[in-house]
Amino acid sequence: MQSTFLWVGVAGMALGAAAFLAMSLSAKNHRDHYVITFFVPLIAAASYLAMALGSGITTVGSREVYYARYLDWVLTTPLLLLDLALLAMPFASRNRGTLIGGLIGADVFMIVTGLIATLSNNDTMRWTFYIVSCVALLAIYFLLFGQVRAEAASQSAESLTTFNSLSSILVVLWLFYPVAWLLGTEGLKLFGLDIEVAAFAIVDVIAKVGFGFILLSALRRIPDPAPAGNKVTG
Ligand code: RET
Repeated sequence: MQSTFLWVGVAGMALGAAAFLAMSLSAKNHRDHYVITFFVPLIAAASYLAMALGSGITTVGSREVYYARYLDWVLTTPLLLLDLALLAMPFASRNRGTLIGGLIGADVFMIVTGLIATLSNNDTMRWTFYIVSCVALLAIYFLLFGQVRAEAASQSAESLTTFNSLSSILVVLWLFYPVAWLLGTEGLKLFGLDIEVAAFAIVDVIAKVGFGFILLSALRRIPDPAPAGNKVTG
């Protein structure tokens, strides 16, 4: 059962990467987004392949932990946030570096503290780091819906609408991860590793391939943004 879903992950991610590569060939604009969106499922496909072939797993006390997914997440979640941030801030601006740095910093911190929690066999340590990681996730939500959204609001109406729908999708999908951790083998043990692996595979494919597909399809309807002071309409 675990192996089947790990292979579903390999296939879903590899097909996603191939589809994004194909879409990029006919892309007329927004090439930065195509590059970023392509590497997300490609990296995940490598991580799923490693796990499907029996690597990237370790034992912590009586638990089995697929740590390879954290290596995937620490690289791909910053790329997903970068994708969204560049939609809100297509041009170099005073705030852009600060906001992207804040988002990516909080995100890497979230995954690393989450990994520390997962790899620990001590309850106090595990729950402390879990809570710290959840606070980082809240910081990401706060930034996205506060300052980053305000930047998006100064772009075209289509960009803002796309940003709003993608950020809402992201918030809901990303919430799944700490909840699955809480209820699954690392936390309250309400379900076993089989269910956890299956659920992660499905949500991972939606959060990477589904999200990327919506983003790239929406960008096809948005003209390449013109720098401030040189506005092009239509
Ligand atoms: C952990 C455990 C500790 C608490 C929190 C977590 C959050 C993880 C997230 C992962 C997102 C992954 C994505 C993958 C796409 O394929 C590390 C599970 C808050 C938000 C989007």
